[in-house]
Formats: sequence, C-alpha cells, structure tokens
Amino acid sequence: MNRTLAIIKPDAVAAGKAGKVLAHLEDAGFTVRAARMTRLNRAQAEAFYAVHRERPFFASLVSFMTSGPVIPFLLERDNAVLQLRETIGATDPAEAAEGTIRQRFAESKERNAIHASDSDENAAVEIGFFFSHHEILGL
Ligand code: FUP
Repeated sequence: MNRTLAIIKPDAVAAGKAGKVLAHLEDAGFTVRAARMTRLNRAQAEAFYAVHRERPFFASLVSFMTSGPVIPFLLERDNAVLQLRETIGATDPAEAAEGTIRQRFAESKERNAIHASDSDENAAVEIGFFFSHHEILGL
C-alpha cells in the first residue's frame, strides 16, 4: 500500500460533482485516509503549482484554483500514484480515456475536475501541503 494526493477542483465542487468523483475513486479501489474542504488563497495556489510558474497558463490556473472550495484527499491503495493517474485520465478531457474521471466530469484542460500527484516524491510533498500528521487516519 502507498499514498497519493487527489484534489477535487473548484469546477467539480461548484457543479455538485464531488460526491460522484469520490464514489469513482472508492469504486477504483482507493481508501480515503484524510479529507478536508478548503479554499486556497493566491499564495497557496502559486506555491502548489510553483513548478508551472513560467508557463503561459499559470496566472489563469491560479485564478481558477482560488475561485472556490477544493477538496483534497489523501488516498491509499497499491501502486497509488500510477493507479490514480490512470483513474483520472489525461490533463485535457478531450484526450482522456473513456470512463476516466476527467472524461466524465472535466470541462476543459484548465477546469479539469481533479488533481493527482505525478510521483511518489511529489505525493509526499503535496500530502504535507494539506494534511498534518494527526489528520491522517490509520483506520
Ligand atoms: P496534470 O498533472 O494532468 O494535472 O497536468 P499538468 O501538471 O501538466 O498541469 C497542471 C494543471 O495545469 C492542469 F491540471 C491544468 C493546468 N493546465 C492548463 O490550464 N493548461 C495547459 O496547457 C496545461 C495545464
């Protein structure tokens, strides 16, 4: 078993799809070890996406990610990072495989419903961004 971070993004929360996205994750075999609803401020969103700071879409991405509440989840299963990337699908929903979360729920490449960590190293950093040790449940 290992861990990864998912974030239900503001588009999916605002559209009332958060429950369906979580059900999709649970049906795909992930166990929730921590969850919260929060709203990122500008500094937090810029820090979270710092790797994209020089990209042309950065300002728009930060504006979108601060536009409403998000729901981060710490998820656990075998091969969690890779399995979650497969479960969410490609960044652009037009390219996301049938039955993936982004194919089902995303509106566009920017408003794409869900974030997932892309490596074990980034998962550890991103989990620490949203959750402190005492919020992570052993169950
Ligand atoms: P992903 O790992 O699939 O979330 O995609 P990236 O790390 O490449 O991009 C991070 C976020 O930037 C995406 F979720 C959406 C946004 N993005 C855009 O808005 N436009 C782009 O051309 C690429 C990414």
